[in-house]
Amino acid sequence: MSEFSDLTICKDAQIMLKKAQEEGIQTAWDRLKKQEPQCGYCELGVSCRICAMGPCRIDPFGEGPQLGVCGADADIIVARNLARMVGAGSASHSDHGRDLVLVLREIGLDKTSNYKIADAAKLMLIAKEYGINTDKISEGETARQLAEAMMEDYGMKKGILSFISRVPKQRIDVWKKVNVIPRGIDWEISEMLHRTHMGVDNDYVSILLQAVRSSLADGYGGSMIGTELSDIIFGTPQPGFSEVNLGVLKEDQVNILVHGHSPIVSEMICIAVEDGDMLALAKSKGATGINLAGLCCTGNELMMRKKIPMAGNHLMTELTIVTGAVEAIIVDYQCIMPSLGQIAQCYHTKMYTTSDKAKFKFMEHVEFTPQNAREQAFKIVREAVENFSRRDKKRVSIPCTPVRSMTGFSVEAIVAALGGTLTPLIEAIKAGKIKGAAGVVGCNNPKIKHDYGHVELIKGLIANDILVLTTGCVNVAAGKAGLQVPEAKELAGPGLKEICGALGIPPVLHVGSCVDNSRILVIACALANALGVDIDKLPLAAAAPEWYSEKAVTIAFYAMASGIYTVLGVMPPIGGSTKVVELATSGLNNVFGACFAVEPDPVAACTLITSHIALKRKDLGLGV
Ligand code: SF4
Ligand code: MSK
Repeated sequence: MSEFSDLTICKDAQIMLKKAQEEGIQTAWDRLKKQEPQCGYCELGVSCRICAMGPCRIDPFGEGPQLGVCGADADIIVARNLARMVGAGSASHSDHGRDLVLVLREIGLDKTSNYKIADAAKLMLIAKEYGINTDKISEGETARQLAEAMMEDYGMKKGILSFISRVPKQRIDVWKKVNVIPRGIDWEISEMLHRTHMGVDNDYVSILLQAVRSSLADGYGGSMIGTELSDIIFGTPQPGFSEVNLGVLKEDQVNILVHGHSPIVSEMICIAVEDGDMLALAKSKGATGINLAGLCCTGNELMMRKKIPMAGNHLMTELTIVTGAVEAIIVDYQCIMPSLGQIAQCYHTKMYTTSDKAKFKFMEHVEFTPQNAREQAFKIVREAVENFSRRDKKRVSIPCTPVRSMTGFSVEAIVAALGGTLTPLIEAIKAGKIKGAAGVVGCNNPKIKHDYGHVELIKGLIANDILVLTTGCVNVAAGKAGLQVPEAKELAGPGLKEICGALGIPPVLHVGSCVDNSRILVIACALANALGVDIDKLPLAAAAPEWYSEKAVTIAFYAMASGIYTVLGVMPPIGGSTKVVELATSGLNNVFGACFAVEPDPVAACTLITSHIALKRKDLGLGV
């Protein structure tokens, strides 16, 4: 047993944590310890610093103040704080989507030669979905018109998001009743901030309904646009194999990592590392080649489309630098710990920021635009290659060999694997070979043993014949545990094992990055439409066992509002309001046909999900 086995189940992480300790490097786990005990008021969500009459806090024991200076009680304060988290999460994903809309428009206007349309057929399909008559217009004009139609989804002009047309009618009726159909992406996020200003919305239910509307603006808006446009511009993912864990770093090569969420920068880096001149330069520096690998969701984007290997997930990002083998890390935005620049100072690793929106101390800023992206990518890769000579070989430690992992399960790829329609999946569910499906998504959080929550839950689900779809950092956990290869069918129940064997797929499908949770929504909507029922009637569930990010709260909200029961492994900051807790864990059922549960123990979380799926099967008249 390693001395770090209580922090992480991953061998590569345990070895690197030891090295970090020996080299005096602080990680997120060390910093968490220094923060403890964390503020109890904030953990319960009853502190407020929205205005300058505060900060205020409500005494959860009922002895101290029960109202903020303005008169807000615990219910209002908890709801406002939670709603602002949802708004921030929606803003993050949706702003990522917006960047792709802007690139698509530049392509359409022929203002960039760096980016092109990779999937013209999908461009045409989505353009038609947006009501664009593509018959007599060029591909470029179609791209321009689609980008501009999507810009209207961000604003106020349409009054309803275009992709709501994908949602079953019954679900739209549910949303109509409580007035949560998203009208515009920026509209809902902006209104969320307005309503939670002092003295605006002071009804906790009304505040949380706007949080739902803001989350739906992300799920069926910003995130869905982000996914569809990434496919159009960079290619719709197809199944294939790659590798995962710190062993994907190569001792004899220049190692370059990309980190963040958007594929816009990393796809260009991908081109630069394959360039002959760059390879020759690497050889002249004594390296045998240039090795590109991914971190977090930028890594997922490249893995899905290009089968670029994944070095790690959220809690592995600091540890990649500790290997001493990384020449450069190029970041875009989201989930990039500010500590990375600091840690890189202790090694030879060069850090680059690429977006005006996300600048960091100890990182060099190289702004990427659609016009200069190629040039900037070559500049960074050249500098990374030159940095190889600064590597201190005595400090290099690559702790393991990589694990093979299957990726690339876009909706299109899943449908193709099923023979062109979802019917075989529906038949397998009806026959009870597959009992249901669960999306296991989200981050790492040092409050939960790293990757333990993900891996144990997934193992339990597949053993119970529940097909698992993974996004975000869960992919790395599942991949490292050997759950994302067809051979993992041996860990599945008999029915799921049979189906996976027949189709040659793993029981745990890598469907992409965090914005690609929209792919799960598309499948859920398509299944419900095919069966003629609402989504909440389906044997589906979602889980975020190790979430940390505001984006994960948003995802949880749109999953729940879509009718999908959602289990969280980390308690959100709502414990200070019994009314909000009651609403979240049961009351929402009466409105959306789904609610949340909080369960840090993955074995117990698995029981919650299997029982829920059994109940849904029974209600549908299917065998349990
Ligand atoms: Fe205090 Fe009210 Fe201001 Fe919040 S909004 S800080 S509760 S006065
Ligand atoms: S990267 S949001 S830590 S999944 Fe999408 Fe991972 Fe969570 Fe970031």
